Amino acid sequence: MDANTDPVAVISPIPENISTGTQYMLLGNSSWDPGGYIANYTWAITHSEETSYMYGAMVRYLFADEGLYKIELTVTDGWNNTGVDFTAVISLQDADFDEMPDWWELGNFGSLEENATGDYDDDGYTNLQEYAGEQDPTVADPPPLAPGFLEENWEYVAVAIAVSVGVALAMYPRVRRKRKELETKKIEIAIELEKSLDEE
Ligand SMILES: [Ca+2]
Ligand SMILES: [Ca+2]
Ligand SMILES: [Ca+2]
Repeated sequence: MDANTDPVAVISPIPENISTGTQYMLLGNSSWDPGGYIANYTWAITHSEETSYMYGAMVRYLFADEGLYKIELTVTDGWNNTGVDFTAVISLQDADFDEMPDWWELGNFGSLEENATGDYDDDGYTNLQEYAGEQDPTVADPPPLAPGFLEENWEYVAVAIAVSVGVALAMYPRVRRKRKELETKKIEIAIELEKSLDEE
């Protein structure tokens, strides 16, 4: 034990970028004192010019907002000697920089492990495409028409169009005939009505 050595503050590594809204355990328990023991751990966390203080070798902190957080740990020994360590964290909506918002990744995959070019549900759409297209990245969607589909299958497409036009044309006389029948009926009724009115 000696009164003249300063303790050494050590903040255990945390990621540089973390996802907004997550809690992290800040660890100061690797700090040490060459000549004694650490009596006090003080954390000062500054975000948008406001500082909050926490005490203890391990503290839990919620990175509630986006932006830069400066983290400072001061350790004090039994003789009021101090040691200081700093770190900083940036809180981001897209902490892993894959263009998919973290809330979307966490909601669908439960982690940030998936990447933009991956195809989690193996349906031919990348995860990023699923996000952009507001699709479910965990459920297979109908395949997109491959580029070149029309060129390769134009005969089938042409036949399909011809058949539907043919059906429509074939229906046309029947529709006309039906309409004519109705018109005739209407005229007949009108004549009947006129007759009955005349009789009165
Ligand atoms: Ca992300
Ligand atoms: Ca997919
Ligand atoms: Ca899908």
